[in-house]
Amino acid sequence: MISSPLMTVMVDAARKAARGLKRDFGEVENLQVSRKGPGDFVSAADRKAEEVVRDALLKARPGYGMILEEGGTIEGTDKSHTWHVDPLDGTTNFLHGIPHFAVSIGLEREGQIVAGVIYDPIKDELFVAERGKGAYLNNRRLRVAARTDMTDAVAGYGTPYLGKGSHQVLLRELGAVMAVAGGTRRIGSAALDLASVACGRLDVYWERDLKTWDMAAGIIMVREAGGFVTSADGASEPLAARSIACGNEVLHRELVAILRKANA
Ligand code: 2AM
Ligand code: CA
Repeated sequence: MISSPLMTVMVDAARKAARGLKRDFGEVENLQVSRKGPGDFVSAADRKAEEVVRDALLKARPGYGMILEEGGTIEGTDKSHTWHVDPLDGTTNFLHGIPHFAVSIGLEREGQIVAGVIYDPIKDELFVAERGKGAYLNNRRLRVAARTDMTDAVAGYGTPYLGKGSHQVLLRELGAVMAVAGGTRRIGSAALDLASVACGRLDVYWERDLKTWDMAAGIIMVREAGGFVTSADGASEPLAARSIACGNEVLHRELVAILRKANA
């Protein structure tokens, strides 16, 4: 584990928000049978979780800025630090009673992500990473998978939602990856997909049209686990480009080449 005052702040905030989410998730199943569905209930759960994270972080680090999925941006007095907060990553899973979602908190310092926490309350899996200190799942040090043959690899990806992103681009890319990868998975939480690459469950992962709060914590998780992370075209930093591709050095390079060729 990483014991630093910063990690304590981040882990406490994530765990506290996750407690409420887990409780609310128990209700969601009951609401599936109503015609209206659990939409409003889930929006409220999401907002509540965000308030918990926001209040905890503001209390511990009053000057830091914050970019929140639900609540917009808080300008801090300390211009060099910004939190990227996703109180409920995997909202569609949560809404449909699929037990795969997480709280994700990343800290940016002078333009670089320096710490990340991703907590999956259903599996009670806590992923943490801090720059130069490694990445951990609960108490275990993480390393990306060592496979170098794409035919053995499981590739995670994200699909654009109805009315969002380019479905054509994804279909081209997925076709190209499916032609060479051992298997593919669309699991529905960008934060947990990145955590899965960090711990070697997924060999590679790519997705487009993401926001900074979807990726911030996951980026440092993968890097501290020895992985490579870039934009989907391999040319820039994912946070600015809003797309991501990652894996170990060999498979990351191969993935980026496959995606480029698919779009050529
Ligand atoms: P969210 O659950 O916090 O919305 C899944 O591919 C990833 O895409 C999730 O991390 C999800 O984050 C994000 N995402 C981005 N836009 C979305 C949308 N319109 N609907 C659902 N998920 C979206
Ligand atoms: Ca998200």
